[in-house]
Amino acid sequence: RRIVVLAGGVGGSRFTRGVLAAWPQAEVTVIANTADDITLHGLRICPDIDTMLYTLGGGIDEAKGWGRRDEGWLIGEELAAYGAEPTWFGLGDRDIATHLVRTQMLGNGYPLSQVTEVLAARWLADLPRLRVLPMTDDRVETHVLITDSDTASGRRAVHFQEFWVRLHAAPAVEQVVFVGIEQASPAPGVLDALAEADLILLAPSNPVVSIGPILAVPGIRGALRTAGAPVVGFSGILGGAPVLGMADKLLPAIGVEVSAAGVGRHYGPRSGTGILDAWLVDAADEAAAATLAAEGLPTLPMPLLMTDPAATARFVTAGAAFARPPR
Ligand code: GDP
Ligand code: FO1
Ligand code: CA
Repeated sequence: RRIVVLAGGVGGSRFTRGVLAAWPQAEVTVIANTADDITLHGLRICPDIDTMLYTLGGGIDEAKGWGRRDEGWLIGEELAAYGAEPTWFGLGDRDIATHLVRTQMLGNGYPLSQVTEVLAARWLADLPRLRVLPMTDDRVETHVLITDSDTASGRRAVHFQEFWVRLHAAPAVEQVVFVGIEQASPAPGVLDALAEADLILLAPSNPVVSIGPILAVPGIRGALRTAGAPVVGFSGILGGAPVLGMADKLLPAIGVEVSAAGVGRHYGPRSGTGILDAWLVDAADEAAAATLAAEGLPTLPMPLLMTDPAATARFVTAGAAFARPPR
């Protein structure tokens, strides 16, 4: 069985753990968001890919959900002592080694997909059936246009990481822009994986800044529409709020209601102009399930909390069984 997962960082990694538990024999390809990526102190940082590799490879700080466990912070202290900016992004010593390897390889001309293979050779050595592909080898960055009365225009564009980590998602959001997305193309293997899949899953990752950029890479949305495999999506909005993160701040900026129904309509059914054959919502959103089904999106309500891989495996298995393959 060949399974493809579209995923962001923390939510996407927990979901992938559940997928691996649900199908112990399956070959799983993760298409990871790279629009959170940022260059700081000369280092190229790919938070969602690293979160995926560290989580599945047993190196993650489980409490934070990102970064390395047993992390040290000496390099950050030294950078701060030089007054080297920025100081708002926490780069741990162990984590920095990852960024050094990546930055070095990128500088030598290797594409991000090959760099990721090298990093995965360490983290996923015991999981040869899991492959992590960046959505694109091209540079794409999410910028957030925020309201800022201190500027002449009344607004200011900041990198997504500055919006989230430095500004704690507090400013009003006017627009979300994926800089470079029009010129980007899917990384090697991405379109083939979608075409050859037996099952395609959209993790309950952030619909705006995790799944949004993946779908916006020219060619990927079309590949989902034409894939022979059923496409099943999972809501990260439970009872009207995200389990974690800032989706509630970003969804209104793209005109989507902060609810399981709102996100389901945003993805839409493949029988219409959308990308889903089935949509899973939390048991708390049972009412939305009936509404969406009536609108043509087959929707299954059931508990969607990823408390552990077994709990996640239960709802991904149910979602796969529920999904009617296209035509
Ligand atoms: P990020 O890149 O680190 O922000 O992580 P993702 O985008 O992959 O996932 C973040 C999303 O996962 C958030 O919108 C959360 O609401 C959602 N999420 C986190 N934990 C859970 C969970 O236990 N169940 C479900 N259904 N969604 C979750
Ligand atoms: N999140 C924070 O809230 N504060 C940080 O200082 C921070 C540093 C960091 C370093 C490497 C990395 O891979 C992730 C990091 N994150 C940090 C998480 C990251 O900002 C976001 O949670 C994700 O990009 C959202 O998907
Ligand atoms: Ca992310």
